[in-house]
Amino acid sequence: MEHNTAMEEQGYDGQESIELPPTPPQSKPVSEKAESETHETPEVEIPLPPPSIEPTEVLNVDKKTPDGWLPRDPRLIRLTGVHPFNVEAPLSALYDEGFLTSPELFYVRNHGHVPQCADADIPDWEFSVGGMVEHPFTLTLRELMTEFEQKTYPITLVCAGNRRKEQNVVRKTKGFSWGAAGLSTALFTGVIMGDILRRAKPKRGAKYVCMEGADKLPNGFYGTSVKLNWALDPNRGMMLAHGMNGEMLRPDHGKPLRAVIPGQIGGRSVKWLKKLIITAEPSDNWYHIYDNRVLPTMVSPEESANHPKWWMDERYAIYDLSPNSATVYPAHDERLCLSASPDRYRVKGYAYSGGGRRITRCEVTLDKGKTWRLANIEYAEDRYRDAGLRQLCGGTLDMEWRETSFCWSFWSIDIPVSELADANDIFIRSMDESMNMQPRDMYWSVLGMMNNPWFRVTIHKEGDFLRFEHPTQPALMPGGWMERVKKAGGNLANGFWGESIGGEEVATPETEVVAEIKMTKDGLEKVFTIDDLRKHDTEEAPWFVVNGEVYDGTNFLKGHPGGAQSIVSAAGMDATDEFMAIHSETAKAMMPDYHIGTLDEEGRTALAGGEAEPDPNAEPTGIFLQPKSWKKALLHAKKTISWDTRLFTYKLDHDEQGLGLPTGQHVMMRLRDPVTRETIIRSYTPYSETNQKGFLDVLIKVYFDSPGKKGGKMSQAMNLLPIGHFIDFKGPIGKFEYLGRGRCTVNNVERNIKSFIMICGGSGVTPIYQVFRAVMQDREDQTKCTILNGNRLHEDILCKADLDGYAKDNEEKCKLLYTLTQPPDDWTGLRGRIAAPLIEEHCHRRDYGDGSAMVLICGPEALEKSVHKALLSIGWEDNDLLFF
Ligand SMILES: Nc1nc2c(c(=O)[nH]1)N[C@H]1C(S)=C(S)[C@@H](COP(=O)(O)O)O[C@H]1N2
Ligand SMILES: [Mo]
Repeated sequence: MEHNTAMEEQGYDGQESIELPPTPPQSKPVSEKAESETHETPEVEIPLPPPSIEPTEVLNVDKKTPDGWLPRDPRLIRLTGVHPFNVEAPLSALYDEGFLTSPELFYVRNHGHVPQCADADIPDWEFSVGGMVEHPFTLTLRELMTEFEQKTYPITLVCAGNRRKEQNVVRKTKGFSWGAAGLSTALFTGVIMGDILRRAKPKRGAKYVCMEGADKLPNGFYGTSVKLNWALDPNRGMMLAHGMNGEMLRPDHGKPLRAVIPGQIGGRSVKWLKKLIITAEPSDNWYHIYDNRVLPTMVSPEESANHPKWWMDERYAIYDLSPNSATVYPAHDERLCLSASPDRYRVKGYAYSGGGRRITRCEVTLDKGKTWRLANIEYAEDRYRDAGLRQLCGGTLDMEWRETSFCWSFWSIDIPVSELADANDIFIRSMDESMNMQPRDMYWSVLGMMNNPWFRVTIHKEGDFLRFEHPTQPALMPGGWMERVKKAGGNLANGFWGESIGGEEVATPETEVVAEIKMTKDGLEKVFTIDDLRKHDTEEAPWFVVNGEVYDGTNFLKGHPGGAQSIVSAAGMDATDEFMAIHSETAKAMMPDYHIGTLDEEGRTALAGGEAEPDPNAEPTGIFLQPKSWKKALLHAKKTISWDTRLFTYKLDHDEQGLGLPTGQHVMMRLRDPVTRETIIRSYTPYSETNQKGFLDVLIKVYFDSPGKKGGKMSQAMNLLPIGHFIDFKGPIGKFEYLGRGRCTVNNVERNIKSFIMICGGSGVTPIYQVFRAVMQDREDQTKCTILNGNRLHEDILCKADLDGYAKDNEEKCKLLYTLTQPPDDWTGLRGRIAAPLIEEHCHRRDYGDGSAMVLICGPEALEKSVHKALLSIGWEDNDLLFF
């Protein structure tokens, strides 16, 4: 059965004379001249938007997400789970709509939630133009629509990740899996960017236009930049658009205002536009630096993570698109009946290039490139050129003078079915007017962007049928020859699409490499609903979910090293991310004991919405930390204390806000690794006093990577975050709390003590320091403190000045011991590592009288282990020890 649904059959080709779709009432052409000339233009038929039905129902999957107010089309394929919304249409559905894509099927790439703009507020939407300009100004959308000439142009947007799934099958990149439908075309209506910039008058030396959207993301607002001289060049067609196919932009596409940067990757077309800033340097926005780049192919994910220089090199930033093409028909898994088909089959698809360069040829081979045949190309965009000057969708269409091509074109070629039956595959490749051609082989790179090797469809003879197979299917959908070849042991990077070349050893099929720790109990069949789970959102019997499985934390409340609070905080929630990030394999192996059943599908979906983002309209509270939800705090200042030590200051919601952290407890901090995008969570004890208002300080030792040794993921990622960016906090956690004057609680059981022995190594001093400071600051507190603090070098000792200061003022209740493994010659303190000999000498049980002493220990795992052993051997009991 042939599956040819050509453009001609869509009714956009000959029948329709130009009838304008409804125009947005706000937009009026301002140029009188354009109006009058319109009447002289000869009638030329141009492709008009396909019928569009704006979705009206919020889909169930979206309801629990921050986009829970936004109706969407259920046909779109979700590429990053439920949220954020990153989607492409099924490839055939996209192509079948014809040259223009309806807004509901137009691909979407959202880094976060969609900012809301009510219809009534559209005219008042403001954006600013500033930076290196003579006349900075802000403009409302109303002014943009009335004071400037409105233009309408057809433009294809393409995400730089289009076709990335193919890269991911070869080797996982740092991006999600786009199929070949990460592109769409629409008539955009708005103002030429150069008209706006000229009003602001860029100053000498200005070279870039930075743009910023209204979507606040984990690393700041989305933003990027383009070259100023390109923005001023009318040939490049850059615009600020409010209309799309004759209607107001829809929320997912930037309502009410976006940049549209033709011929460049979609990432430059900033949506929900709030700012244009003219600068001498490219944007320093996090998303400009860590996104939309093609790093050299030999740069591995690890290398790129270890050396930020790769990301700072502007040569690797992508602007213009490169030539690309894909076959749409035959579709993936399409079958062609040999005995009941016409003699010829029309193979067809799309092609595009960048920078305004026209696709000048599309070639097809049935013999892996030995011989090629030339396909026909249809340039629907040219029909708008031929139409001359006229009004369209509330803007002037004036493309006759412009030679640049900013839209996809459609290629097709009729091939005798008998030849298809004799071939193993069909390849398509395209070339543009600069003779740039798609490469034969894939250029793999860390972000998997700009993937454009020859697009290959394989042909399988199955009885009386031919079955066709595309390279991949989008997202996690199985299917495609790449996955099949790889599973069968083929090496996709062997220069021959993974097929065995004569003499090559037959590879063995890939086996599962990572042995996951099993966290479930066998034979459990119990299925719980979301309501069952929510009933256990309690302190007494907390249930929580990890990887869709339900666990009962009740019996672990007392023994949990993170304190009961951290289990109670997860009650009734999906704790997968934190659990997986924080726990060791040993901890994971304990999980089957607490496993009680599985959460049903509906429950999983309900939880999948993840955490609702904090309500931006919520009244700020007096306390910053929330045990059950992550709170964002802005990195306010960064101070270098030594070569590897930093003091980070984070800004709370407002100046009068307290942190809400009991002395001796910790906060969890969460961020996304800027390079790998992996979520990292660690717990820290702040350095600032627990009662400080408005700000929070964290003292961090950065564990830098060194040759042959990986450093700390979290500390390095924190160090890379620029000022003004966010990091997430949650808490408090910890089983210990110091109430003051010798009173403390361990797992909520109160006890009174007369002395603390505090043993710490490296940055383990921070929780110790919190308690120590509380004791020292209170003149009435009689508790005695002995600190045994181990480090390598003298300069490694954290908080030394603070510790010394308190010790000097409180000689009667405090003893401060430092030991160094690599002391300088004039060192008068202790020498050697913290181990049995030092512990026996300074921390002996007999020197601390009755059962009213406690040992607080914090340091690297190896230190804690050896200290534990040494302490038990000199009479201490586990009950006296507290490991942070
Ligand atoms: N403000 C903002 N603008 C943005 C993005 C975003 O997440 N936020 N994504 C960019 C990327 S990577 C692409 S490919 C295009 C996608 O535009 P669309 O969703 O309208 O198809 O928007 C770009 N503009
Ligand atoms: Mo993109």
